[in-house]
Amino acid sequence: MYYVFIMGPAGSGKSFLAKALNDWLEEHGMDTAIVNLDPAADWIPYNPDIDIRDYITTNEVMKRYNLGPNGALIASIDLSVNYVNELLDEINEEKPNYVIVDTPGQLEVFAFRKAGSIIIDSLSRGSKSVALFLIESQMVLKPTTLLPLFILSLATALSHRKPQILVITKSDILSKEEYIQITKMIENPSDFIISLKSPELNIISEFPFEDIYSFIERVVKSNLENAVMVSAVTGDGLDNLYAGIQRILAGGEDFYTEEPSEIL
Ligand SMILES: Nc1nc2c(ncn2[C@@H]2O[C@H](COP(=O)(O)OP(=O)(O)OP(=O)(O)O)[C@@H](O)[C@H]2O)c(=O)[nH]1
Ligand SMILES: [Mg+2]
Repeated sequence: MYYVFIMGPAGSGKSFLAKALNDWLEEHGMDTAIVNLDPAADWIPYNPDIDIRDYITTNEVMKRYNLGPNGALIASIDLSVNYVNELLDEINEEKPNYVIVDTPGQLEVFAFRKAGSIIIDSLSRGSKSVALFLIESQMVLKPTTLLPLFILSLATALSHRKPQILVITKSDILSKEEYIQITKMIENPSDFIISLKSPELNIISEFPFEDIYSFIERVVKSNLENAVMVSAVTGDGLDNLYAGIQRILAGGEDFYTEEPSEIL
């Protein structure tokens, strides 16, 4: 089994991408299971095969412990750890080729807390896995928004310590010019890095560190080196995303390769 963890800021398109990727994989002959790990989700755009809400919901925790919405969210994610074995049993019963894991909306509550790491580690122990870090395409157009998101992406990778692919979502809402602009940025990060030095942007000089430029250069390059742009609505880029996932998980072999399903 291969695990694909879908992570990213609130509203970045995690749940829609989980569905789109799941459907794409199934259409290409693979067995899949989608796991919903968000105990706070009211509605999700797919029927999860495995669902943390069968065991715990943020609403119940709010009522049971008399907590506000944020406290209940944190508590319900922390308490989700108690049900990892049940989730694993369900996954092992299905034994799909790919397990697509849709993570909670609030990235910081999941990715940077101990519970998040425990859940990710426990689920994927013994299986190859990859994380997708999602950034909305509109956020990519503005360097002052993009740089902090790149740093957040690195922080997330440091926290879960899995190979990570940067996924730029909602490509369908871009104009043709914007689409080309982002494509060029992915193909040639150096031009983007140089543009950060332009006097109009004045980003580099606003940072109070002398060597910030080389730091930013490395942050941008590491994010863009395997970035892909996708749309969950039109399906644009899902083939590239699959190729990126496959390069990490199976060393780039063809997708008809039969992956071992049993836990190693
Ligand atoms: N145009 C367009 N809209 C999208 C796409 N993917 C998601 N959306 C919209 O973006 C919104 C958020 O999408 P979700 O997939 O729920 O995002 P999420 O990251 O799971 O959200 P949370 O779990 O609440 O953090 C929804 O209104 C979707 O309709 C896409 O590829 N194109
Ligand atoms: Mg979601």
